[in-house]
Amino acid sequence: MSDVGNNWQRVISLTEGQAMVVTDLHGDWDAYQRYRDAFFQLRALGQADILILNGDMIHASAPAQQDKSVEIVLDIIELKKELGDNLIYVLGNHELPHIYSITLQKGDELFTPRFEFAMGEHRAKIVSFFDSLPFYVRTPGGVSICHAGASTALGETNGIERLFNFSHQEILTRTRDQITKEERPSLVRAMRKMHGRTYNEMARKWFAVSGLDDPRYDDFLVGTLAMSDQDFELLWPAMFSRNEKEYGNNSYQVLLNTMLQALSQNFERQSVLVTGHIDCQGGHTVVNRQQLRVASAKHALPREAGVYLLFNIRERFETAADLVPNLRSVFIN
Ligand SMILES: [Mn+2]
Repeated sequence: MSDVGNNWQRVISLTEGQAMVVTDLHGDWDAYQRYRDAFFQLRALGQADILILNGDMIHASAPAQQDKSVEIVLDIIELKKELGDNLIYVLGNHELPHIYSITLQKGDELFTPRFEFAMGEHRAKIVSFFDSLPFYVRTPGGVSICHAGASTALGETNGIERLFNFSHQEILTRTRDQITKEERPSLVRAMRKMHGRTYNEMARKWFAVSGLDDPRYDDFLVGTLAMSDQDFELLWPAMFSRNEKEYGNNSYQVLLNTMLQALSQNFERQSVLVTGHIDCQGGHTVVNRQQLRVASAKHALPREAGVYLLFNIRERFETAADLVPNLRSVFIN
């Protein structure tokens, strides 16, 4: 397994092997353990080599004691030492806010503070791991994998190069450098106005910042401003795309074609995109001819309908429907 063709930082080009794709576990330790154990069983049988965790491994809506997000990530980091390139964790929209020190909210639910506190002494290790994650995986049989799906990002100027070579740290550094001492107080006041709480309170309660002396004190401010960076504006739709539900079936088809074409550059033609991110009645949805949406736990309705995808990456797949026979369950035998 190695990168061929383009040297894109955020695109992994696989060459051979059997891949197992699991997505959106959202802090569900029982599901995580089932998939991890299934992978090692398949591996022992020579039926799986590469484990692809397709993002959103963290943030449970369940009570805190049932949310094993940090435990899962730490376990993945350990597994990565053993499996190396054969373990691929693709960045999801739920990991993203922890790279930038921003919040993520759905309705009244604020997802990020619990994880910010739970990271504790492991913070640096976890955040730098998230920072390193790829966005896309492509295979010689024409199956690409990413968390959310196709987005408008690639239509932007140099969108492909900018997204596929994305650097979070460049954005954060240039944003931090832009904040002058003179400007800082008014920015802090603007944040207070925006959220209706003092900056100090938000930094403490949402990001586990100890106080004014904490070197991370300004991180929420920097992250918030970073969201207006022109590169960040490319990242957001890529990570949060609601696909056909957002763009409509026809427009989404165009975005999907563009995505698959971009991923085909200097590589075998990419025909099918496998994603997670969105609820699926049962464990999967054939979105259209070229996209298969998989739900392994959280987004499967019900959870036990969750599935993983197991396929030989050299086998040619032309349509999403062709992949459906390769879906399997760890909940039902
Ligand atoms: Mn998700």
